[in-house]
Amino acid sequence: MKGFIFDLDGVIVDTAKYHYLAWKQLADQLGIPFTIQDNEKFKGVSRKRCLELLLEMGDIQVSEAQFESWLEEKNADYLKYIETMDASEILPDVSKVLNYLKDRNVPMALGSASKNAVPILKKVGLSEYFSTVVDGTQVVKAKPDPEVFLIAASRLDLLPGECVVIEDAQAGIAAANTAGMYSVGIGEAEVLYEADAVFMDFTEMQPSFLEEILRLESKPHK
Ligand code: B16
Ligand code: MG
Repeated sequence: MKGFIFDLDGVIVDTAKYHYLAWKQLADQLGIPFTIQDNEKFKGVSRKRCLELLLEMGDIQVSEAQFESWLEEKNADYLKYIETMDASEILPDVSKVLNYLKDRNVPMALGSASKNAVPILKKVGLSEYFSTVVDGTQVVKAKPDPEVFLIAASRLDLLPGECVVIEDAQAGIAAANTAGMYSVGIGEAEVLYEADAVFMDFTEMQPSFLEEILRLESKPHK
């Protein structure tokens, strides 16, 4: 393994809670029950697809114009939450892992479905770690399609099989696996059971794991 591709929301920063609050606000307005469990399916999924899922849950059909206006409304609420973000929102031990890889000159990319990824990275001061950022403004097919990670690998000048993906979403783990990349889940093992390795958070990821993974010739067969 030669390069790392990090997801953003739920891996580097806990913006999943802000996405949840913004979707919940819209769901309440539309009279659609929406729980934290429902939000799991929205993780790693594009904004547009999330709204389609929400409207399916409420069995609501809308015009294109109304759809666009709800998308904008949700994003405006979300932007209010992320406006005040700073380095204090970086999840525990993320910086430790990023520095470990940077010190060893391991190339790193960001692979996020979010169209807000670049400003968020800037706000928390982590932009310099990533040699390339592939975000929701640059991909056509949303996770679980592997497009975002395949673009990231090619920009790192690596083969998919040489890349490790770190993800918190089922859709993201599926995307990494389809791409033939080594998938590392951050979160509950029961949710991310398709990942090659799972950690509750980065505090559980020891340097020995990173050393081992960097020595791997290829993704092990399960
Ligand atoms: P935006 P990731 C994803 O980011 C989030 O997990 C997902 O919940 C969100 O809907 C998606 O970004 C789009 O975000 O509305 O900011 O464009 O996890 O792929 O970094
Ligand atoms: Mg995520």
